Amino acid sequence: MKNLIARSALLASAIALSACQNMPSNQLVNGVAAQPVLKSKINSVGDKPMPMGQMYLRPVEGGMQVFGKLMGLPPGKTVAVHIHETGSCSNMGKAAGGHFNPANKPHGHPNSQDSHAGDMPNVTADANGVAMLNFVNTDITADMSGANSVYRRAIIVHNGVDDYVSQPSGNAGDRIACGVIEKM
Ligand SMILES: [Cu+2]
Repeated sequence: MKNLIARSALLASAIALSACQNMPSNQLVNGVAAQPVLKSKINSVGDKPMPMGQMYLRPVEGGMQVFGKLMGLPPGKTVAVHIHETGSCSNMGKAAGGHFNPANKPHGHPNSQDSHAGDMPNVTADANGVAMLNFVNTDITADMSGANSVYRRAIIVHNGVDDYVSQPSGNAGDRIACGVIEKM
């Protein structure tokens, strides 16, 4: 009986996971598939925000997996995606402030030691203007507070490519879309 309950719990979590759009393949944390704990609805910036996708964050081995889909991008275009420090998308996304950078490091490639916690890889849109992000960020948490928590911060999509070199933000251009990171 115990076994059956455990199995139904697993099944329920599998169903919940599969219901989640574009969920990457399961990754187990302590033997359990972790659910996303935070999400961000991405909208275009400006007076008439239009939906441009969703991002999810879930705990995985060694960090937080940030994953999801962006839509409505120019086909074939490569754009920068970062976590910015302030959870506001007003003023064309400028209210989100600079990159989330609790360790006060230089901007850089997200896999390098010298990078902001909010640095993430560029994404490239397909012929339909759809781009996927799937990145394990080792420098952030999904806690409700704490120095590395990204709760109530913002995901920003830029108009250009992050060169991972220029300071302080990779010369990624204007902000075209934004979403505040909220609880699931
Ligand atoms: Cu940015």
